[in-house]
Amino acid sequence: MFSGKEDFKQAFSERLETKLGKNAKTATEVDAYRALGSLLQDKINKNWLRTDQEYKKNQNKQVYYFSMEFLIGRLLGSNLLNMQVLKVVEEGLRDLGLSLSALEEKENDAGLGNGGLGRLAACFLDSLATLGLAGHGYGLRYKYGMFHQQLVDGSQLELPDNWLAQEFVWEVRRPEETIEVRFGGKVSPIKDSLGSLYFDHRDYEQLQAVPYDVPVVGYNNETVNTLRLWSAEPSAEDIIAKASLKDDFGNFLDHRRSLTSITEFLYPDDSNEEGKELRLKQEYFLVSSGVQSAVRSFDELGLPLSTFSNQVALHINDTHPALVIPELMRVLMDEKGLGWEKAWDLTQASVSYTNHTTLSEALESWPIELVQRLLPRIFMIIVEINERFCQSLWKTYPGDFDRIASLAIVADGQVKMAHLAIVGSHSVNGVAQLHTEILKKREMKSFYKSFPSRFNNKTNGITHRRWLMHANEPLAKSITEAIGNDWIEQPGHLQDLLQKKNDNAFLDQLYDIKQQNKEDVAAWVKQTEGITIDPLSIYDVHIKRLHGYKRQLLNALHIMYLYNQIKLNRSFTIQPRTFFFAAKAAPSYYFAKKVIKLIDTIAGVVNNDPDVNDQMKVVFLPNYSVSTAERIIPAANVSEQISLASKEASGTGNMKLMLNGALTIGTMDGANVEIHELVGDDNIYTFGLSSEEVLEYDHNKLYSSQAVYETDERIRHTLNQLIHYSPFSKGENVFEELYHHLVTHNDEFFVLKDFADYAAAQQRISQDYQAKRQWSVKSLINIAHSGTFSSDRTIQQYATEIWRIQPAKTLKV
Ligand code: 26V
Repeated sequence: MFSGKEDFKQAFSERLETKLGKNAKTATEVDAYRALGSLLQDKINKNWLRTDQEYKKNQNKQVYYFSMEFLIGRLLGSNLLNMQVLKVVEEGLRDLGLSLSALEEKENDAGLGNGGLGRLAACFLDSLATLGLAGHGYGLRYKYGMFHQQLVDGSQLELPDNWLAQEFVWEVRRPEETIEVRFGGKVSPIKDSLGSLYFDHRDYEQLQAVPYDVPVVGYNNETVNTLRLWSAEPSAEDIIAKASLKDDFGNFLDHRRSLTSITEFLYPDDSNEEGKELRLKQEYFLVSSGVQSAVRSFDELGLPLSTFSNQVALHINDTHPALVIPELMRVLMDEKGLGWEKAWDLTQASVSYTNHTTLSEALESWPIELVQRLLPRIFMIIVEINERFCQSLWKTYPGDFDRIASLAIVADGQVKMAHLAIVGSHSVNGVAQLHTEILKKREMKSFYKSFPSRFNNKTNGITHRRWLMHANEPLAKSITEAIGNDWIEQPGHLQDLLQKKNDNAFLDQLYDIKQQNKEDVAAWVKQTEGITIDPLSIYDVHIKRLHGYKRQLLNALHIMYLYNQIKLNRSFTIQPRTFFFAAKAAPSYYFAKKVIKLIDTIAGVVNNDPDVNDQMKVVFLPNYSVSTAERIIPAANVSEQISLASKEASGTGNMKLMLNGALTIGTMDGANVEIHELVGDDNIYTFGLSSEEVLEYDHNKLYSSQAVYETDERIRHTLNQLIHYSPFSKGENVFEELYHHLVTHNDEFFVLKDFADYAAAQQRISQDYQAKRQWSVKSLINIAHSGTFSSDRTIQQYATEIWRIQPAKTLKV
């Protein structure tokens, strides 16, 4: 690496000169960022090559994590941290008149994901490399990532995220590893002269999957794994053939555009499965390039095909890449000549699947017609998998048509991706204890009965390297001073902080660090949003995708209620609070966009009313992204995790906020349940219906939101402000639909039902926050127990219980 500051400065200045023709004086911050990135990439390359060689030499089993999303965010800071050169670089740049944090700001966020599922994949890659495990990501190189959100008159506007407009310094294009992917055409079974059957595929469209590799640097070790992002390009022969056939340049350009559009953009809707043809093309494009590339690497080992599943694990992140199953069957049978049984055994033994949601509207199914037209050979294989599966069910449940129809992979004119994923894999896991229990007892009950040993839990985790050491350096430093640095390699050691529970000096330090972070955020909010906030107020943080079930509306209505209390009763005061929201709504999600509009309206009213604005402020941070999260989380006092119980599979924001000393106000949902179990009643604010109660209400239909509206005066008054003249409605009917959703259409997410309990929990927080020292103790207890939620722990469990892999011994871990 760099032998010291001077060595770095020299190398950096040289790089500015040779790469960009600049020096420290003439370089812009973007220039400096690019030069630094390229310099680091050189350093990374040595270990990258070595890691690959070691894996091959040792014949380590390779894990390929297939995901349509990798929400990696910025890489400069985390790479410097993991390479252990942060200080040298920071000081060297300072000598040259440059600020590292300013350069970090110049990197575009790689927003190649929607939310939790994509960010989890990014944390997992960090842990795999840090633990020295041979695990790589396979994803798509979307030209446009998650849209850029702007608020115009309080309404969300989506702008394209052209993140590649500026060079992405970390990627390496590898054209020599290109893979051919086929769509459409006709498949006919043909018997050869020896009587064996093969499948002749004609008139297909062929395109090239070109990999762009991004190094994944382990923390303080020699491991560099790969995130391989595939990009769609037209294949030369296909273009020539098509162009000469049609003799029409216009057609040719259209054709070319339609092919490359496959990796043009990320689908921004994570709540509704729409059955769009382009999305299915994206999924198969990822799957086919990934499977073929994994098989190619396996071939290089020169081992018999029968050892494939000892050497290769293919993990599917939700059902989006579930076509891995028929694609691997296709390659093993049609290209490698295996028979069905052998191919099936290898496929099942290699593939494992994680489920991330039980929301029925997000479950993928594809119309038969579409799959058949776009992927004729894959469709034939799916039909055969289904036939064999249904026959085996028939043996166990003879005559039970209903059961067989409900478990079938192909039924009702659709291909059901979750069924395919369960049947074709050896492991199915949920992402938190409660979620896994719900899968076993309800959503996937019949499958669980048939294959009980296939189901298991892997509670999610987050990387404390990005979310504490990088995002909150002062806190990380103070923890190390207090308990030493064991926690860095083994986050479980954060528990040692419990010894400091009565150490007033340490508790003061925790308070001061939080306070400083809050002041930094106040300055940033002032600068970017023009809003003045009180750093002494409670920072109450609700940051996640906007969804009905996540209940931002509950928080918003509660703020309206507090506002009314202060206005109606001049002697009523609250512990000052700043309510932060950040959330993107799917572009077609009408209800979610209305909630954003409501929050913005509330902010306008509250922040500009001198009767209340010394006690509360509301801030909607636009364009929520990984870097926004990194800024706000270290400053949070209260973490809003208020989903309707049973709906949030796990949550991971809850873990990041806990790690940074925020206290959770939450329902008993997802991983909140496990947080509660660890910290105990006194250190979390739980409220609301339990998941059993919700499931029971859903079943017996006994809930009446109208009845709650009629009996609770506070709720009635607040809701009426949405439809009658009020500071919020201003006499217009913009919020009418929200009112009707809650009152007339029976409040799908039980907002009114949980309101009273939520308000009471918020009041407890206001009271408890006043006892400053005691609050710091609660905060410390949360930090101390957050080691359980390290993604290192999660990945260790995947490694031993699902993938059965161990670290490469020859690499320093
Ligand atoms: C679903 C769909 C459906 C159709 C088209 C596009 C699309 C894109 C993404 C998704 C994913 C929804 C599932 C999801 O993000 N689940 C979240 O996973 C987190 C990591 O396990 C977990 O913490 C959250 O609770 C869960 O909501």
